[in-house]
Amino acid sequence: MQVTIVGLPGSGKTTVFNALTGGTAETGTFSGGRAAPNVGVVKVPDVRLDALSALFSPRKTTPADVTYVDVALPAGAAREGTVQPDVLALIRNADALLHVARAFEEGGAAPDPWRDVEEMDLEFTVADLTVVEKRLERLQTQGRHGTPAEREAARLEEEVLARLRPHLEEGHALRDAQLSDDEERLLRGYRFLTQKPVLVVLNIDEGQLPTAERLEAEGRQRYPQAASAVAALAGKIEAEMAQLPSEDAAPFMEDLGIAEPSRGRVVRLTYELLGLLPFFTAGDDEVRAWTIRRGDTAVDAAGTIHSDLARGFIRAEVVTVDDLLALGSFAEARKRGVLRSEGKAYEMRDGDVIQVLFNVAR
Ligand SMILES: Nc1nc2c(ncn2[C@@H]2O[C@H](COP(=O)(O)OP(=O)(O)OP(=O)(O)O)[C@@H](O)[C@H]2O)c(=O)[nH]1
Ligand SMILES: [Mg+2]
Repeated sequence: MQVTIVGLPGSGKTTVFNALTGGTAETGTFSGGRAAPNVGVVKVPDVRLDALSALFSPRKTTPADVTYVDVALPAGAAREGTVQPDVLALIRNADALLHVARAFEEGGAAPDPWRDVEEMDLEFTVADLTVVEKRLERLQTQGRHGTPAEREAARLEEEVLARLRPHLEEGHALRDAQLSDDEERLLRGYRFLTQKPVLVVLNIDEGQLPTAERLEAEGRQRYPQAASAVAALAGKIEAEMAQLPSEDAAPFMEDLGIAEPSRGRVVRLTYELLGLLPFFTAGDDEVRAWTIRRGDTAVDAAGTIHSDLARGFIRAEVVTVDDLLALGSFAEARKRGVLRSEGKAYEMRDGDVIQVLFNVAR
């Protein structure tokens, strides 16, 4: 999963990136669109994975991971279409956006994070509108050519895009366009910026931490878009804490009233936003956390592990991680009747531990 960090210059994108990844990328130097992107992979913290690992003592324990990308985004570049192609690709290819807004005071200037969020969003809306308009122009000529099937596909696409144009012109994000599943599929290839799930991060100063909850509640009212969430976090102090060994960070966090480091919380919020679900595999060789989408079935889970497992799928043996931990082994879980045998269509649940039985492809 890839999350790209966006926001106006100086909002604290690189600082938040450091807080999330434990990185030490240089901050405070206006990156102005020249700096190379920062890329960091964060292992998803999961106490259940740790417990499984303690139980199985496997040779290898592999957590799920999230890739965070911090890009330099000069003001106005998205609107004007001057974002560098490699940076634009990093935004377009993201599964979700993390939109950082400055909520801390800087040089005596009072912050106005929601004005800033609107400004950035407007840039993305204009960027999407440009794509829609260009494509409509093409379709209007191309639609008269090709086979009947091609013409019908072009007509459908034109119909949807023509409906989205006024929506974007009015300054609304595509998240709020109420697309049907079919329309959504039709549009997927465009990787529209305002269609991506977004977590708005209000970057606050440590002194504002006591007001964090209130800021988040207000934020949800200010930003009621579909597929969005709002979180306040103190980027600078958390970036500093992320450099400390965890035993040293704990007392700091307690003093500041930070219940959980932002990296865990942001990962969780992103999981919720994207409708993701963790599941596990466990054995003497490897204990591992995997990620699928909510609603995925046992055969989808098998395919996530390896395509051969999906192709040759016979059935899956499933036990909840809590039952497995309580009973201590698959054998005991089977004896107690909590290890279930499930077919292809079984809908996976959060915390399922799965063993896939499959035919080896001939
Ligand atoms: N007081 C305070 N300062 C912060 C916070 N987060 C970032 N800053 C400061 O704000 C300045 C900009 O932070 P960066 O993280 O470089 O911002 P950016 O969005 O990456 O900036 P560009 O890449 O140049 O667009 C730096 O001087 C940071 O130290 C914060 O939570 N509190
Ligand atoms: Mg930066």
